[in-house]
Amino acid sequence: MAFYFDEPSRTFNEYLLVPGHTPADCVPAAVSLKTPLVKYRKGQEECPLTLNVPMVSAIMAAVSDDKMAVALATEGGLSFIYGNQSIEDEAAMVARVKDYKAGFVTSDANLSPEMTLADVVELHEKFGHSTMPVTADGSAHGKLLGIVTERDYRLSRMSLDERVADFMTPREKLVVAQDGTTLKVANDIIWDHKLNSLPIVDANDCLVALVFRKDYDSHKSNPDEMLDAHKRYMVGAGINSRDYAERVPALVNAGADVLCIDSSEGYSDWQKLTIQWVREHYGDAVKIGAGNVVDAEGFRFLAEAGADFVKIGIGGGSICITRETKGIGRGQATATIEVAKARDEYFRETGIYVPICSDGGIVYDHHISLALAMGADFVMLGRYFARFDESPSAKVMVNGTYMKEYWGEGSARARNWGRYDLGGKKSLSFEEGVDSYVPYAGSLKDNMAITLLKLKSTMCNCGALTIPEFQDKAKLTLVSATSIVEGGAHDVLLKDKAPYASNT
Ligand code: RVP
Repeated sequence: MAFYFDEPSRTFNEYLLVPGHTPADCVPAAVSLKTPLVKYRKGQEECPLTLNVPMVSAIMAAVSDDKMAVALATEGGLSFIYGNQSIEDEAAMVARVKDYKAGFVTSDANLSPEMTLADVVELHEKFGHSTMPVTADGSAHGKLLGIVTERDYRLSRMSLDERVADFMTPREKLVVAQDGTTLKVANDIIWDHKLNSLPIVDANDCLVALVFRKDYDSHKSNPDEMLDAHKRYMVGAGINSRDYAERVPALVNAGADVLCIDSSEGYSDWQKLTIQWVREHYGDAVKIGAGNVVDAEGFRFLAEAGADFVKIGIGGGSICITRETKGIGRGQATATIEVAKARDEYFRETGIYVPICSDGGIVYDHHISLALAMGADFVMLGRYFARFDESPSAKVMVNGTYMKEYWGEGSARARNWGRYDLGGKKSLSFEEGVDSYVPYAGSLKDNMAITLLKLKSTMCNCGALTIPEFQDKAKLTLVSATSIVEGGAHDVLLKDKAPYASNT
């Protein structure tokens, strides 16, 4: 006979935190959000890899590329570069994050001299940059021939077919600096010559990078940056349980700091075999997370298989329709609570603490607080990050409002069947995700600052200065349907009729 759980499974929205006593020194500025990313012998050794803030970005093509990874690592979190691309392309993204030097930007909008003003306008719309280097072959590292900025053309007076070569500021008029110049010296040159940008070139006059005046301030202070021992940004990468023998070495060589098996359902022999392969070839030197699971058995299976962390969540993602198509899944709150108990039990038995990540279904900022209070060590978010400038997806105007595209890895658009299928005919693949828009929300930095302040403030309300203390002291209560209504603005006529936007 089938097994029946006694209680219905629940979502974050059905819970609230009940405040505890707040000591006078418990203020947001004193809160530490440090949290372990990979397993360790708690109490006996330091965790080898900790996050400075408990947020990682989802292993999705609409969310986590190298640009997102740099932006998130700057704020203290970590991206997992999406795995549904060729091994070479994924490794190249990882390498770009590791090569990234704060302040030195590899230009993504480049021109060749034969291109026209129409191309300039198109690139400007696509990337939003007003400075575009002109190189002999139109690549980011070609021989530098000039630069086009908004000061070089006037759309009202020029024809769109004018050639870039005819209106660019040519190389001989540019101030440049040689590769190897420090950021400080580059900024002095920018300052002395009143420049907006400074091209860095190598001995052959090929473009290496650009340094922008506006970036100087933002790079001065990022106290939470996730940096490795060589002061490079840290980055994770998604893998699958099929081509790991080729993909893992390429990602490790590119410098990935941590890997994660990306699958909608992780309680499987495939994941065990993948972890085994990594251990055989790299021992404990390569860190690898696994998932997703939604119960204690799934957690234990992956912990015993050697996973460095375990991800929780089936069907809760905003773009996910797995529960509708296959009838599998579990409410994210219930899954997190049960797996957290299993993690603590496993720690008591073995002395090994295997961090857990609540993945998917974070709709409001306070859901992050709830997930952590319920025992998650960190959370993975897709929709949240997809809304920002730094996500790889297109920004489009829909009915007068800016939106970003956001699609599931199980949608026909992503065609990431490897994440879902269990073998068999490709022609019979079915969708487990949708293609959608999410409201454009601006820069990652601005949004995360507010989200993290809310989290710290909630922790203080519960008398906690660290995440483990929060988990220890948190008092959670289920809420009735009517008290959920009471929790929003009610019995007043809202002046701004806009619906209560998520992540507010
Ligand atoms: P959300 O943050 O609610 O947008 O959820 C993101 C998560 O949803 C991902 O980390 C992944 O686990 C899951 N996902 C991604 N694609 C799909 C799908 O197409 N069903 N689901």
